[in-house]
Amino acid sequence: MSAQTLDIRAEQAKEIISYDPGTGKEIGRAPIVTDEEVAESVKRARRAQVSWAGQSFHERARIVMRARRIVLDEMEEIALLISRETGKPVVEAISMELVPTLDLMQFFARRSRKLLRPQKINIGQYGLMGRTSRIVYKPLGVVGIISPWNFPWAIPLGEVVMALMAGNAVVLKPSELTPLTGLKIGDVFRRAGLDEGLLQVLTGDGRTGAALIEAGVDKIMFTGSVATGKRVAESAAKTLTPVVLELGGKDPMIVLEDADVETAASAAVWGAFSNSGQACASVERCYVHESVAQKFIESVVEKTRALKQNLGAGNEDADVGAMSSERQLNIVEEHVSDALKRGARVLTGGRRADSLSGSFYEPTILVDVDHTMTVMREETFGPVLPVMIIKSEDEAIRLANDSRFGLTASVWTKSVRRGRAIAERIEAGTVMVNEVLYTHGIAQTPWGGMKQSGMGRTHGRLGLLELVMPQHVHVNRIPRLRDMWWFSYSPRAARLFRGLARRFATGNVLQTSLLLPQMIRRLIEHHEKTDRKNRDAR
Ligand code: TXE
Repeated sequence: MSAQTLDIRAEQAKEIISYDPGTGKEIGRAPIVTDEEVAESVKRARRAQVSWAGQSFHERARIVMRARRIVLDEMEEIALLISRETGKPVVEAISMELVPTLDLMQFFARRSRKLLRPQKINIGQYGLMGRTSRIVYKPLGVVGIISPWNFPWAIPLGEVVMALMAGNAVVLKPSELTPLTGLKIGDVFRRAGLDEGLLQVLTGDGRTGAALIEAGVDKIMFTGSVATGKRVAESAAKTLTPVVLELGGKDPMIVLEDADVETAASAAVWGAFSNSGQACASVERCYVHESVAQKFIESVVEKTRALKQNLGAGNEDADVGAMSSERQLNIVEEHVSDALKRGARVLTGGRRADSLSGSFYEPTILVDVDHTMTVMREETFGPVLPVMIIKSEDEAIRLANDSRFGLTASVWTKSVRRGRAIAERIEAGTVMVNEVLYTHGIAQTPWGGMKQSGMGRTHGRLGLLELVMPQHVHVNRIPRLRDMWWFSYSPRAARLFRGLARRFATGNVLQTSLLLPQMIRRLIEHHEKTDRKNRDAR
């Protein structure tokens, strides 16, 4: 069986065979975990989590930093494994998967305690009444992570580290296309001394992912397609399990007349073709102002033609590797063929790379495109850059927002002020000015989409907060004082309540203080009445 005909799970299959999409050769095998094993793993995780939640941030960080040391020592081996399972160049596995995760590991190991420090809330006048409010962040319990094949190391590992630092146990279901990279993550943490129940990697396909949701975890972190994301949300809704969904994108790049055209062209080529275009934040469509369009397009074509495409392993100068699967390559072919039928032109690429035997598609530049074409509307997730010429900033923003997706976007202009103003008009979770694609690599910044690109966030403080349960603890420091709104009611109480309705404003002491005499009378009445009642009862 080749990677092309790979039907991951025949009815009776007990194993996933992992293939190198660059060569079609088998790399290794991983078990398909049964539904019963999934349920058992979640129970095991739940048991292990209890003592993990009691460990200090310092103790959790020690394990994460030990794991980091192992990753660093075995970086070349890990990069090669990622490269062979995905088809991407080893160099890119290092730059896009290892560099950011090594940084993320140290960042969350050092900072989680501070990021999750209990927070005091200013409750205005209630504070003057002797009350305090704090938020404490408690671990969720067991977090289920279902991850994709495009960044089989960076996407799950970042979430694993954050979930563990927040005091959770993790059950990870990696993509069926990249099970060995997923298992490697588990192996690294096991050797770092993490209790085996705290991070379990369960290999399998979509059914294994579905079983994980049904096994009753406390949150699902899912990254993948919109269609599967909807299925995940539907299934999680049955048990009201919260979900974070990181779904697809159709990320626009806007190049304005005052952009640095050469730099923008280099960014477009890297943004569209790194990882063979298989990043949710890849530049999937480009809108360039007519005044710089010719220069930009010529430059983009020249830079694209200069890219070297080759097997990811053993070729340090290969820029673009293979696509992850033949299925993904077929999607790219469909999008390009639909565009050509509707009048688009190929300036370079537009076909499989015939000189290479695996799943390689040539980096492709399309022009004369419009929004009737699939390539401008659906996620292509391949090395294709359609470029459309626009006449104005407003037109570019309108077209950028004419999409059901909203993950990232980029704006290219020398005016930072203009860039920021445009960014705020674009419907996307992240908008970059004079940058593309890379902010998933910044541990401190939130990652997530608007519209059909998903919900919730990973990374940064917002991402960490997804992995904890905020608990509000409210304290009355003067327990002897009865509240004026308690029983029993009276005409005086009614007058005070009407006054409060008109004047009570937390944060505005002066306005509320006008009611002070009434409040004091009410409190006296309150205490006298209740004390009398208590005496009578005795
Ligand atoms: O992803 P799936 P696929 C997009 C991209 C690509 C398309 C399809 O456009 O062409 O999705 O890719 C698990 N319950 N992205 O089909 O199916 C599955 O086993 C629970 C964008 O490979 O979404 C895998 O671990 N889990 C994206 C994970 O979901 C289920 C990255 C993702 O698989 C499941 C990948 C179910 N019912 C693809 N069915 C991005 N945003 O980066 C499958 N899975």
